[in-house]
Amino acid sequence: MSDEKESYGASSIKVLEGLEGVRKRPSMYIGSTGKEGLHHLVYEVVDNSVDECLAGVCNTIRITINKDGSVTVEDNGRGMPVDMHPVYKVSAMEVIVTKLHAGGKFDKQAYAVSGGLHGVGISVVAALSKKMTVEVMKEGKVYAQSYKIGIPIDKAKVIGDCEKGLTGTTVTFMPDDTIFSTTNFDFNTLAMRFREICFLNAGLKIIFKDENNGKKEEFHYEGGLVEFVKWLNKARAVLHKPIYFKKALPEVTAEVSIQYTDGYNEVIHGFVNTINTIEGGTHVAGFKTALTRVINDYSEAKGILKKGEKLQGEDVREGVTAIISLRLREPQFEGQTKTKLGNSEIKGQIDSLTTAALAEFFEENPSIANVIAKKASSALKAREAAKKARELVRRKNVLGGGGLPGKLADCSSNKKDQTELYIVEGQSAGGTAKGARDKEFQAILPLKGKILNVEKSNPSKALSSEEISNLITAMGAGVGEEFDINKLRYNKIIIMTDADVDGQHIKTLLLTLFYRYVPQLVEAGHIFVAVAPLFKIRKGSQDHYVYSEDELKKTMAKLGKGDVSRFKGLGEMNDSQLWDTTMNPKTRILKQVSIEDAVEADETFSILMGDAVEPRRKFIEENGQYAEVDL
Ligand code: 1YM
Repeated sequence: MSDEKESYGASSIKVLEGLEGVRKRPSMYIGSTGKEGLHHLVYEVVDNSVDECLAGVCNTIRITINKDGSVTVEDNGRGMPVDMHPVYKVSAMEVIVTKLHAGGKFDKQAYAVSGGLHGVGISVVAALSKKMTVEVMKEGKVYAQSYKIGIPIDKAKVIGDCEKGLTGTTVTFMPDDTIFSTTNFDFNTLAMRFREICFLNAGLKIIFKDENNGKKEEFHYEGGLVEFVKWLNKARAVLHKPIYFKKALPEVTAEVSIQYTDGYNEVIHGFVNTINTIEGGTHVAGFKTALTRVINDYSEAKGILKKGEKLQGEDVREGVTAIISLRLREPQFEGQTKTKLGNSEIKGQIDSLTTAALAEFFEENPSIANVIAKKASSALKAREAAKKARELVRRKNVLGGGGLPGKLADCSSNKKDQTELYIVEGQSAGGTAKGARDKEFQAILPLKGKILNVEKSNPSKALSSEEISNLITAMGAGVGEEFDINKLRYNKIIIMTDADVDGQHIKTLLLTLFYRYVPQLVEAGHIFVAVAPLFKIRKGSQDHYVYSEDELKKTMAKLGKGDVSRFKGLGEMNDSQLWDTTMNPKTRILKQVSIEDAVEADETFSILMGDAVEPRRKFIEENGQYAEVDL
């Protein structure tokens, strides 16, 4: 590392572009000017510190949300360079912060970087901040400089002394509220990301505080990916200790951890330079190919498969939890959200290194290899049974005529971009909804009651259950290999349940089904939850509907006293009440369901719907909005 230190000089900094463009088109640099873009600012600064950690010269990062709304990030790395820049004749610090693409990092061979902006992030953050201050400790001195929207307020100068051996960088920034639609940082969103960073960088410690409410979290995992996989599986019954390997090729370093559970879900998360590649890509594809090959070869060699039997990808991935983390010099990100790795050479490289490492592990750990091979071969049998069950469902539908479930009250329009399917809890509410709806574009599917918990049942059982098979048939797009989004019969799939404990539970069961079986519908934004009113206030001959206790207080204060009645369920409303409050596109409240963070969604569903009681109790205790869910 001392090499790096010597070779760095202010002269190696290249200057490519000014900062004006960043304020003109912030979304080009940070994705959006909403909540996500705001949080991105923090990640950009933290990425600089993580890069120091990757260089092996930093082990602790402190992040604080301050009382005034600013954020401070502090690391114990080498400290940003402060020597005089030979061309600009100002401190290197000023060049790094005020010039886009200023970074010695571009010259370095095999430079490991975190994040996506190659260390230009700090100047983007400066440009989008009302104020930013950088402090550097080096050689017994503290240097500092402040900026307003990326423009220096003063010269970089020594502001004091520090202990000789102490080094590090501290950045404090106040986001510009004329750029961002919100400037409130969310503790949990940031904490989730910091936890992920620490899992992906074994040994790194992040201490995170919010001065506004005293919240504090500390992340530090000596076991890295192995602990990541254990953490993801904490509410699942695992079949063996995690498998782990790390291999360095000239162009890429890959780290993998794998652990099977007794469940049915596939949880595979890929990361490239600590970016979560939600859309997958060549690294995940290479990994999957290798997994299928190695388990097939092993099962065949040990006689676990019958002659002629072959495991498919889905068989070997049943119940798997895996993390694939890559360090790659020139990642190409593709896809709708730029979270799909595109580098084509990576697929083969990851395939062969995984094949070699996993085959070796299987040879050395036959008891684990046997457990995995047997799990995959029983998945093969279940898949064949499920296929029969699906065929049965299809035949039944064909015989039943039309192919649609009898309980479905379909709409008449076939303009697929305008139609809606309401999934309604209970026969009586279903009846009311049928009366209330606009037949032209709204279809109703009543559910008998609670659907099967798919987190706890195998696909064959889940898909042959009447309620689930009705729902899948009504939606029209199929599941698994047969899924085809073009066959989706409705633009919006709307869950409409009572605003009580049972309703919450049914909603969670349905969301689990969608997330596990048709995640494509969630990703494409087709799934919605209708918000049902809690109270009706009658004032004179006028009815007012309110959706929360809070809103009730406010409305009562505005209207004066009325005779308030609490809705026990949707079924209690008459047709026109249900239309006004929950179904009329002009007045209803719909919440679109999205997967912001796939790791978090996996965790939530496994905890809420899985077997382990303790993590669920803890989760419900810590998450107010689920406190009412009776599981
Ligand atoms: C809280 C934010 O920016 N830390 C930080 C940044 C740099 C260095 C150390 C650093 C890097 C190198 C050499 C190198 C940066 N350096 C550059 C540039 N924390 C934070 N800590 N010496 C120090 O990469 O060779 C940009 S950022 F341009 F010098 F490379």
